[in-house]
Amino acid sequence: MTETSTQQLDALIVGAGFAGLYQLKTLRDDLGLRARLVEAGEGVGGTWYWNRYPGARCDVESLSYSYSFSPELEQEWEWTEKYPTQPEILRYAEHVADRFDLRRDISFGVRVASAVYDEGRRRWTVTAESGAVYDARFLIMATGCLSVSKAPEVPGAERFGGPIHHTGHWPYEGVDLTGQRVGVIGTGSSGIQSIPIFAEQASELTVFQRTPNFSMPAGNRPLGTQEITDMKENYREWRAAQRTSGFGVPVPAPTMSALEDTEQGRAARYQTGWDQGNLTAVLNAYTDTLTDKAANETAAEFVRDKIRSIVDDPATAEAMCPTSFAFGTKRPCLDSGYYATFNRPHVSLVDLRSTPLQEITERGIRTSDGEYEVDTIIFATGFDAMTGALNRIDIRGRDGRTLADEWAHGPRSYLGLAVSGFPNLFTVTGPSSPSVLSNMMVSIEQHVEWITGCIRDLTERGRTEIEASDEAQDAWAAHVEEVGNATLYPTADSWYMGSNVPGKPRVFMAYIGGVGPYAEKITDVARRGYEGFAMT
Ligand code: NA7
Repeated sequence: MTETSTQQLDALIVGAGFAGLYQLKTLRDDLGLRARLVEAGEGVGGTWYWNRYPGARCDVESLSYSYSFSPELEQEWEWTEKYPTQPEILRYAEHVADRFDLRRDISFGVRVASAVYDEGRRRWTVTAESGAVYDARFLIMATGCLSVSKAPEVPGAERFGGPIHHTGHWPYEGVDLTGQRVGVIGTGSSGIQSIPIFAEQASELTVFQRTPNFSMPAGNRPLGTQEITDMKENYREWRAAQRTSGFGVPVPAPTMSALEDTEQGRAARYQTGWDQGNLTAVLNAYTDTLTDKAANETAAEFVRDKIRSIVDDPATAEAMCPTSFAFGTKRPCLDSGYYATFNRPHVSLVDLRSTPLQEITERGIRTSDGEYEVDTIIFATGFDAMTGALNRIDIRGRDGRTLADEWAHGPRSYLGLAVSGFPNLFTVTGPSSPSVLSNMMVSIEQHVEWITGCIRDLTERGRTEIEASDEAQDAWAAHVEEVGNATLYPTADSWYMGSNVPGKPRVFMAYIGGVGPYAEKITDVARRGYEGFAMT
């Protein structure tokens, strides 16, 4: 294809992560559509393609963090560890791409610049930065929730004499930090997973922490043959349970308030979750952990006590105890030796709350307390989450309205699947769906299957256009907000709220009604003839 030729398609999918791969498979193989998948990277895997930092690992167990759509795939693939590493997940994504012969319909190295809806022809014209043009009836954005990384808002990065790496786009060839003085900014999941490994290599490691996070030991270990066999024998029941659960990970439903339990009862329950390395078990231990401040505080204090017992230096331990937000309202982490790393003599913590970050200098990082000289700087400073990847494409719907303008005060979407004013555009795990508050694999499959069913139904009815109505979208937004406001999530400055990006509107961007109830809702919408949508 030349740069100026236009490819005629039924569907264009953007993003070759787990969402895009499965979406390509269903549209091409199940519906027989002319579908193409475009991807900015040079390989499949999405977030697992870019986040190659040492220690990167999923904190949903591997036997659950995998596709359910193919029993054969389920049976033939062998996960090796309880929590899968980034290289293993990437191998899995590559295996899926090969096994289902997906690569022949994927274009790598294609970054989409704009997507414009032609109302007369009812088709999307999508243009890549390279100039390649795609003309498609349906446009499916599988661009991921955490795919646009952000640097810290601090001047001077350009004058630093050494390398600066971001965990979210880690060099393909890896980075050797042996014998170096390393400064890490950021203590979210990426920092917490990588810092223990940086500490093994660096001669001096300085961690610049703005907000301490809650983390629990992952308790990672090789998977036993028996547990793999057991899961493989019972996969169908397990998958069904995943789809009706709250977070996409089956755990027993809580029956009691944390405040009704005894102190010993709570300690025992939290200890079980801690020992299992199971975040969901702690988040879901009681009915009110995520809704009542006092109940939540019991879990928060349990983790703080653990931090105090692990970190030797009392001042460092106290600085690492989160107090400014409720447990779970910023994404809690699973780690492998994170807190104990701060007992190593060459590792130190700089508390940016008491000594704020000022600038990056030629030789290192300056806070209000002075300059820290380092050889390499690592930004583990997160992402413009949920909306970043969509807003940076110039998406124009009806009357030339841009998605970025429509979302200037926060994303509004019908079910996290479609946006009023943008016909035939679908978002996989878009804002206002469970997405990042769930096992992404479960939510991805749920959305891909819904979108595929919707396109099939539309086509069977001889229609060419589907669009969410304003009213349905407003009603869904009100529901998402109401459910969110019944929890503690909106009380935190988190990336769920957009508060990690200066100027971003403060809106709770995920749906916390639960994966199971949400699935019922979208299935019901389809069953009622796509209630809330107009089909033309
Ligand atoms: P996160 O969780 O957004 O963490 C980013 C960290 O970087 C966090 O500690 C931030 O502190 C810190 N940060 C961001 N900007 C700055 C500036 N300007 N100065 C100092 N510190 C800063 O991103 P991750 O990549 O770790 O994890 C993302 C998700 O991936 C994770 O939640 C899992 O779902 C998987 P802050 O808390 O904003 O004060």
